[in-house]
Amino acid sequence: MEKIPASEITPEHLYLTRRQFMLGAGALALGTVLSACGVQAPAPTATPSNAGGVDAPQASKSSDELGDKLTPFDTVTHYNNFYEFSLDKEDVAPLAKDFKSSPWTIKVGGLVNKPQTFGMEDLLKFAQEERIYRLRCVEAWSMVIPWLGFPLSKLLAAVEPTSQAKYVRFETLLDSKQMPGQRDAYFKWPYAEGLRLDEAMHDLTILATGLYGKPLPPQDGAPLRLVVPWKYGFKSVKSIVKIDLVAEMPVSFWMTSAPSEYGFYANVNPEVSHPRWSQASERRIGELGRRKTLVYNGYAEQVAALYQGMDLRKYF
Ligand SMILES: Nc1nc2c(c(=O)[nH]1)N[C@H]1C(S)=C(S)[C@@H](COP(=O)(O)O)O[C@H]1N2
Ligand SMILES: [Mo]
Repeated sequence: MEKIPASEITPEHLYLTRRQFMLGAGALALGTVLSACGVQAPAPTATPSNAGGVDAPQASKSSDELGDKLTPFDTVTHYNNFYEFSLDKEDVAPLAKDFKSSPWTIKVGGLVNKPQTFGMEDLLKFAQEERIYRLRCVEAWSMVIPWLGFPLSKLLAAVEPTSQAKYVRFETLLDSKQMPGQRDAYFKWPYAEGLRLDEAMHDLTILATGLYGKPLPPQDGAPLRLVVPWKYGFKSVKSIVKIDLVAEMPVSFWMTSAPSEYGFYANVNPEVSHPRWSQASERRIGELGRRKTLVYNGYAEQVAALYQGMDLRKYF
């Protein structure tokens, strides 16, 4: 079985000193770091015909607009970043198995004329579309995923942002009973993320309710998560309960955890390295070798205009 080199599975969390281990993250994180070196890759599927295995639901297409093959369902649902459950990508699915994502409400407010609390059934009334997007993790691995969802702009239009609203802030559920990772006081919970309002209104930005034609499994952010395909995966906040329109740039979970490593914009950029590793290439999970990372994850034509005139080394 193929192994992912340790360099590609560097934990996304900040590099912890021994002292910090003792103080905060504790034995859990230590175990994760050690085991990361010997961790097995998710089983790569040998041929496209058995992609995803017998039980995997079928998406309508087998590749994205660049001809890149879909990542098998089994991989998308068993190799996850979701720190609320575990820092180990292969432990997330089993730990999230019984997560209760129904009933669920999403409170949308802040600088809006019509604050509202939506049930999932309300959000499923927005026409659900399938979109095949590449997901590029800051750890330099990537997948191609057929998402089901709707443009975030539709939800924002429904609440009518006021002219003072400049950013959108998203928050994940806070429930340490269900999410054991939240008992780790090293991180500042709940997980939060943000977008500039024009990024949030962009047609490529979606709220995903499913993948491979099925509702989102818990490990992928049930029942509702953000997907912003030209940004590093950590922007795509999972299991959202709160969305606020705000005037000031929100501070994200990763900006709080390691400000010198993770910025607000987080646009995929092969030319701006993470302080601890290059972002010039990536490994598509399930493939041998590496591929060059594309600026804005290959979506430059659609989104580059949003950042015209900005110094992307400064606004990383
Ligand atoms: N609430 C929450 N959302 C999160 C994360 C997390 O730890 N907690 N991890 C992020 C990171 S780093 C990535 S790469 C993607 C991974 O999504 P996936 O597991 O569905 O592939 O989710 C993002 N959303
Ligand atoms: Mo990530």
